[in-house]
Amino acid sequence: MIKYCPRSGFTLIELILVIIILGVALVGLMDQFSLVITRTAKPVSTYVALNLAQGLLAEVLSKDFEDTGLPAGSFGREAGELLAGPRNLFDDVDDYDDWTSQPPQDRQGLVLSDFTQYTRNVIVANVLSDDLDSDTTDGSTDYKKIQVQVLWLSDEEVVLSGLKIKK
Ligand SMILES: [Ca+2]
Ligand SMILES: [Ca+2]
Repeated sequence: MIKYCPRSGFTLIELILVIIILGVALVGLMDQFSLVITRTAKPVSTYVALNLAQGLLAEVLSKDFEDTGLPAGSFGREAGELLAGPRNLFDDVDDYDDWTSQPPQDRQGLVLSDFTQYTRNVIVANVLSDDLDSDTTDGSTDYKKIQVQVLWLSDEEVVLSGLKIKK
């Protein structure tokens, strides 16, 4: 004996409604998903920029306060040290003043090909011992402030500062 079941499945209208509801829900989920991706990518690029800045700041701070072969108060690059680099010729802190590289380069001048979207800049300035925020005349004090700036995208920036004191 065959039993009659008046309703065994979905009607076409029910299926269309389910598809519409799932479509709306999927659009909402995709919006949230893309937001999560955007928020996740930004800290990674900030972390990379911070590492690029830390590496260059550590390099600058490892150099002498000033050129040991010149009179005290000398400032800037000496003969043979070019703004275009390479940095492996730099031997004192103020050699790095106004250094910029886009894309970033290593000390030998080789491009760091994984970081081509970043720009690194260095500014070195003499400051007073009681006012580290104000620049003063080049070579006039025993304190040099080093600022390393890393830029990427159109408006992202990391700036790290260090202080080199004459021994
Ligand atoms: Ca110098
Ligand atoms: Ca030098």
